[in-house]
Amino acid sequence: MESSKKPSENDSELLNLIKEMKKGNRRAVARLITKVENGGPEVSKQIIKEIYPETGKSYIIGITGSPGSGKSTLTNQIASEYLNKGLKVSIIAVDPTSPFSGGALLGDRIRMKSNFTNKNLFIRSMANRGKLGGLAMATKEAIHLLDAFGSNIIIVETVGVGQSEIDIFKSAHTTLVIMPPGMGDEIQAIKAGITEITDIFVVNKMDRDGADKRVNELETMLDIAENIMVDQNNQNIRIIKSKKWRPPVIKTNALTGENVPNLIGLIETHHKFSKTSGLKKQRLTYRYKHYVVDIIQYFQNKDIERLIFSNPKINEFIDQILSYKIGSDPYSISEIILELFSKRYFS
Ligand SMILES: Nc1nc2c(ncn2[C@@H]2O[C@H](COP(=O)(O)OP(=O)(O)O)[C@@H](O)[C@H]2O)c(=O)[nH]1
Ligand SMILES: [Mg+2]
Repeated sequence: MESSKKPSENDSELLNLIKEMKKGNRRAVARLITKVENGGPEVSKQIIKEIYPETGKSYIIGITGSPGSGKSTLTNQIASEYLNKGLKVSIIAVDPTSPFSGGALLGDRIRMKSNFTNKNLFIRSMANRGKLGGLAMATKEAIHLLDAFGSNIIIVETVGVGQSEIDIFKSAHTTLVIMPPGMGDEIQAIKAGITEITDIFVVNKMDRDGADKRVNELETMLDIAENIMVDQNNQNIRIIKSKKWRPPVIKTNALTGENVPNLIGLIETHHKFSKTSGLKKQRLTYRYKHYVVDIIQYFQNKDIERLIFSNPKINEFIDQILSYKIGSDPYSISEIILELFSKRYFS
């Protein structure tokens, strides 16, 4: 990997911002996140190397669900609960569809709700898909920054649609999936990718009709997923609980805050479970495996383009392609080039 050379004043600006961020300067952390968003892995590399030993301390909560399910309202409630406990809370609203939604609105709501200016609250919305490393990558770096910033809790709110959002959630300690009543027949759709990342199902809008029905649907789905074992000797059907975590299903009203303290309790229970069961270590391993792959892919892609374009032999290969013969199509030629590469890298 080629080390990127930045002008030294740039370096000292970064170092200065990092120093300020560690002192708790919110503007500094905001600017660093912007640098990560715009500068991609070249800039992140310099930042992460500096701050890494200060990370690994925050508790990361992921919140996902369809638009309108109440994610932002619930995030507000959860953040308030933690703020009232005296904790430092950061919120990242990942919304690729609307650059200015989420964060700003959410901030207004929290500010409206509480009379004090929340020194302990930091809110950021991220929407920049960018070319450099992508949104999921920038979000991971932002999480590290907010971790080093000293956040006790980091809440990541995102619309659970694409693969990159799923990746973000695989990075969380505890992931909440919001399934309010009356939002069509989405359980079927949700089943596919979301169940594997769900730690707690939240039936928000419990004040609406159909909340109990939704709870039952989810419990039934979990029964099936859990591979129910029926005790034949017993007249009654007995469900033998597996040692795995079964996502609890909880109803909330994010407008009034009803049941939110119980939800916080479930998050705490899940936290304890993941520490004792080894799940926490498993998740961290997963997170950093993928992080490393992302980093290597990014830098290797850049290397590959440079190596191929600067290699004099490339024009011979292209001439072969231009002969339009069998075996000289772009795929076959790429395979040959790739083979030359892997010999170079691994022998
Ligand atoms: N009745 C009811 N409305 C809610 C509840 N939670 C959120 N809402 C409303 O649902 C709408 C969407 O909420 P929002 O938090 O923006 O959803 P998001 O798109 O998932 O972030 C807003 O009008 C909220 O006021 C709830 O528990 N009950
Ligand atoms: Mg929202």
